[in-house]
Amino acid sequence: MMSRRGFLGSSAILAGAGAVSGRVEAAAIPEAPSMDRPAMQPPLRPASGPDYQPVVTLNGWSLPWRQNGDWKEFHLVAEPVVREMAPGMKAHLWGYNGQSPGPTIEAVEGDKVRIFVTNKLPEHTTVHWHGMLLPNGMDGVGGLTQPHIRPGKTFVYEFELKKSGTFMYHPHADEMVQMAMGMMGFFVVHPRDPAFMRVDRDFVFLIQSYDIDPGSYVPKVMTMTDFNLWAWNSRVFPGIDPLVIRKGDRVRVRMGNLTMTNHPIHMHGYDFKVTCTDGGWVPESARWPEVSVDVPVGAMRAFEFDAVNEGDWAIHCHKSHHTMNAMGHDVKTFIGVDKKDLGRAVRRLVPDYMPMGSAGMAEMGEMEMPMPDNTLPMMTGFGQFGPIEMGGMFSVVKVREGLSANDYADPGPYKHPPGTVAREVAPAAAGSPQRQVQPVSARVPTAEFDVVKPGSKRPASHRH
Ligand SMILES: [Cu+2]
Repeated sequence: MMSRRGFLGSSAILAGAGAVSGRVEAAAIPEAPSMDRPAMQPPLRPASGPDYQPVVTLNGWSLPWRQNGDWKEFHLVAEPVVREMAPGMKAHLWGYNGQSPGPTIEAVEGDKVRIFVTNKLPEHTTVHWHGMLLPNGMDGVGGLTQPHIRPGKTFVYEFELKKSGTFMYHPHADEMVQMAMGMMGFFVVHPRDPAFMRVDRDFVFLIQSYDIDPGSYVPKVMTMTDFNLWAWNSRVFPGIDPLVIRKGDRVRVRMGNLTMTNHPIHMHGYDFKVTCTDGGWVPESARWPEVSVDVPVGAMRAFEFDAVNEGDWAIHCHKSHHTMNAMGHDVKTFIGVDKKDLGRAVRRLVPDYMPMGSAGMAEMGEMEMPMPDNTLPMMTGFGQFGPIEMGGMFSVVKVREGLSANDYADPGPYKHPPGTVAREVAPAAAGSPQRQVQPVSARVPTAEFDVVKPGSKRPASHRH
């Protein structure tokens, strides 16, 4: 599960970490746990201190800490990582403690946190704590509030968690490159009162975009708009964990957007209310029902609902290009075009050539076409009724009766009660629609208007 590669070892090595000094003794740097695979880890229950309902990071994990006197101590290691984005495709990213995104940091309102950051990247970095209220010098803006953390160095951040809520961390140094490479993580501050805003399941993910050419491994960091992999926690469908929920649970889903466009996240089967942003909890009087929540750039949203409706409910970004995997955006639209002659002509040169798209692109969801190595199909995934034809930012909310409280294992496809699935009917059974509409003249009374001359008084009567 968790490899213990990070222990900084002997005090001789630690003495070399020059940036850590003064009131923090070098020998006191906690080990840095590391994760080597993208499997969802069970929620990390607090072993001491105030109780809380820990979050579940889709395809991720929470960072263990150590209590040292008044301080909760964490250790992040910024480093190159290999992230499987979905089975069959790995990306060479930068992240923290073995993965991109980095581990979720969880603590409690009022905690004092001491976060060590070791830089194992080839260039300098910093960490900014997005949304936190903290001393200016802990804000992590390289050059502005602190010197950069040079490669090989360890810095320490210390601050008190002034309020509970939904936050994230990311570099504020060569930011365009480092965020395009996957450097970011979630930071959840639980309320000190365990009863406040209590939920039974609390899921978190970060929204990312990557531009990785088919057959290659490293994101193109200069891309501004035309990304080809739209990810949650550096995973794309069908690689994104389902959100497994016990029927009757109170559920929260929190997300943060570190891409360069907005993402309207849409969930089927429910309405819900946004209860938290990166600015804090939303007062009850200011919440309204939604079925999609638009997550602006550089913002976070959390919504809540009671999981009363069983089923396999889709959850996805509503921008349809964001539920596709790598595709050429210069492909022409061929809907309605007969490509038979074209196909014959091209096959003389390219025997495998298959003209596509004349009747839409659904056929691509069904067929396994030859592709370059390390490339995901544009639309893929199979459900119990056939191809799902999705990619990118798509997953499934699986609500089931009778799961145990801490069970997040995929329960498999939903077993629909008999007679509750849309079905084919014979043409005759459908019948022809009954026309009971009256002619227009019979049902719309003619409106009558009096014309008023400019300057004159209103007419005594007017009819509509
Ligand atoms: Cu989107």
